[in-house]
Amino acid sequence: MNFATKAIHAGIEPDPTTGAIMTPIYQTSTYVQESPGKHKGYEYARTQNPTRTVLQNNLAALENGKHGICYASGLGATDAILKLFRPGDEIIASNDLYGGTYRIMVRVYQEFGLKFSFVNLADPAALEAAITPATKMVWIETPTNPLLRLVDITAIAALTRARGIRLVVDNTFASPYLQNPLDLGADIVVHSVTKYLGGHSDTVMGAIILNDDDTAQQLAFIQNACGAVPGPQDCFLVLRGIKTLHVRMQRHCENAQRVAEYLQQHPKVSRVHYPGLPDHPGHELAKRQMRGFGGMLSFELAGDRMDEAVHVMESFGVFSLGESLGGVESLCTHPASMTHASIPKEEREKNGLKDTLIRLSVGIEDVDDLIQDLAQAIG
Ligand code: P1T
Repeated sequence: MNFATKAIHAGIEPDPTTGAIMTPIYQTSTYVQESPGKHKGYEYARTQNPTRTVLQNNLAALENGKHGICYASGLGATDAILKLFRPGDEIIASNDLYGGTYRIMVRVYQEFGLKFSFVNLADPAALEAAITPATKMVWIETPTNPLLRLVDITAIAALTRARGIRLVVDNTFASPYLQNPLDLGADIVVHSVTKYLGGHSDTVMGAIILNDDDTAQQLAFIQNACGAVPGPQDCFLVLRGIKTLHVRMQRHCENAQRVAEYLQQHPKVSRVHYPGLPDHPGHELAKRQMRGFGGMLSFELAGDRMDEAVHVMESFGVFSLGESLGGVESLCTHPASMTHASIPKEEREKNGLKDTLIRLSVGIEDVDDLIQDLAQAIG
């Protein structure tokens, strides 16, 4: 089955009772049993819910994986993966990544004895140098949040596979429409489903997709034992959102390319980070690894003045200033004070994230209106 057909049909059957084409919202906390232990496969809704099962199977199909497991948020999914490790285990992560991922690693799991190092994974040689005998996992974002750097999943997978290290790819920015990390050698894919998969800025959710049966069993155990499960209404909204994922992503990509090209020629813009631009350092890799360049970009204004960056962010009419991304509506974010504020300033600046960086999640509105909005806001 090809992607668009999978998005609409994979794992989804008409309701056996009524024939309803849309998966019902099983809004229940428990299921009636005939006698103790004799039931139809469902006991308690933290453990299983039919709406959630359908979504999990659909997500697994989109990532060409065997198992899909959903959590109450993207960070809930990250939390479940980190619980696979024990004190003394070392984890290497991209030095450019979502601030909340950095925060759960450093402020929560480091306190429990896990060890983290943050490395520029755009350079596989830097990863090789950072690996020690205690390294148990490598955590990649690609493209990274918010600098849109590209990391070579195949090259990193060759290094991790040979050493028995797990490779996790946060595929939130690309979405499964543009990139399938399991096909490139990753062991685990994680998503903030909140973003492109949901697509309509109305749900917070996370998911893990993987092939390995034992790890899937451990993660499903954590899902039930720790309890960070999404509710059935949210699962329904995401199932509905996914039905148009391919169509939305095509427009996100087209619009972001036009916006990036507009910004690049703007005299007041000094730098545009978008993998679809031929001079982006990851452009060739993106062409190999992805099926499009995505809807996310970030940029810096000439002169690097904070007051000017703030003025631009305050002046938008169509773009809304807010955290998050991947919805149909265009959003603008100030990473230094919003999504990445939990990373210390020195750490941010060492990795190239300036206080003046502006991040855009380019929506699927009419692109001429978006460009006009940028023109009036930048001046
Ligand atoms: O917000 P949540 O669903 O818990 O997902 C966390 C998360 C994980 N991975 C990536 C790459 C992310 O971007 C996020 C959340 N990011 C934002 C809210 C943001 O505006 O960048």
